[in-house]
Amino acid sequence: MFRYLTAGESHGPALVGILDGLPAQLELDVARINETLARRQGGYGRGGRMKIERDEIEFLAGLRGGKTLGSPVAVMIRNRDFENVRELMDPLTGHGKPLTNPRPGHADYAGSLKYRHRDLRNVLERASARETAMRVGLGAICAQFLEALGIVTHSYVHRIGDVEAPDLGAFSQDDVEASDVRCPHAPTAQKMIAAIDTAKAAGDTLGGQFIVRVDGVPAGIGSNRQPETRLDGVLAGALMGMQTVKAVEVGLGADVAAKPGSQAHDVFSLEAGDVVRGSNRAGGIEGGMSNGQPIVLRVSVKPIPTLMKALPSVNLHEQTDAPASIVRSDVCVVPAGAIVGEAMVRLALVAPILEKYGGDSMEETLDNLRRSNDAAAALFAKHTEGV
Ligand code: EPS
Repeated sequence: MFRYLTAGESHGPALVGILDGLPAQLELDVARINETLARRQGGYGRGGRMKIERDEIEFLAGLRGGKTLGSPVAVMIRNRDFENVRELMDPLTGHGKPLTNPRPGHADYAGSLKYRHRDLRNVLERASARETAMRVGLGAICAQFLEALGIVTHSYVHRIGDVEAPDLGAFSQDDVEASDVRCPHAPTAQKMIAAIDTAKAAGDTLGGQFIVRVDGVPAGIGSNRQPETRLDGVLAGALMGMQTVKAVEVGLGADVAAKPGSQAHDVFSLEAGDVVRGSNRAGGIEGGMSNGQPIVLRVSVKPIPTLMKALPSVNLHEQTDAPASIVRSDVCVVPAGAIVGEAMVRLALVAPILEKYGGDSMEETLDNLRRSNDAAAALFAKHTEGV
């Protein structure tokens, strides 16, 4: 069974992660993992922390000569900022003035009730999106596993605040990567940047929407066996596991509610002896299983809760009305969120893929995939056999 774990506080010494259950003999390109970490650090609207960090993955276990061994893969990303705040955050002696005014929308208040922390820093350190650096690191390892199977994940930003991209049709992923807001439509990207500038000047923050698309997922990943094995639920659950995410839609998503059945589905037809579909309203998943079409997920992200023009709150120590705590933060994390979204989808796909194909080594997994694909290709011709 494939699984992963992360640990680490935002300003602690390091973030650590473990991937358990990756097949042996997967050759890893570490430079590519670090490139993905750098993509998460970028994006217009980021704050001061990203000027301090230069995220790099260090392998501690599970790899020899650049290839996975089949044993758990353990990795670390150091927090450079720890050196600046050692007195505050040292695991054994850390101490400092408590944070007392919870930020509405952040984990501060609920976490203080749950863990009975009197200093809100003890909540925010793990709740901070800094931790997503490790998810992106682990997701970038999974990307190389998935790509070996022909499965590729991309993302782009569809909306920031009230600036929404038009229907983009076909576009180049290079244009996404070249854009500061990960939006390939240049006039929209410009408006998004202006909206971030306006929010920043007002001491405000902005949310938005990004799209994650996965190409090359064979049909039959996930299952309708039980609610928790449905692929749409697995992927939505993974994306909802991100700090900022408030909604995940598959294909048409919420828009399907207003459509009659005649405009909600992807009809079948025959072309050159094959079954084809002219649309992908289902977003690549039917009955909780991948159907061979690209998987398309639209993810809505809240504006981050640390506002420089602080929201009304209370001081829990003094028991008075008081503005929320202001800590260093970002104005807009939607472009970075898209990179985290890619990582969450990759991490969530590995288990159902390994459930279908199995394999303790890449060789075995790829053999099984090939056999399964050959059988699937021959299935249509054989549909009348054995009936
Ligand atoms: C982040 C690191 C954090 C924040 C941000 C994202 O670092 P710091 O708190 O030291 O500035 O910049 O986290 C939040 C916006 C949040 O609300 O937690 C990162 O690495 O992505």
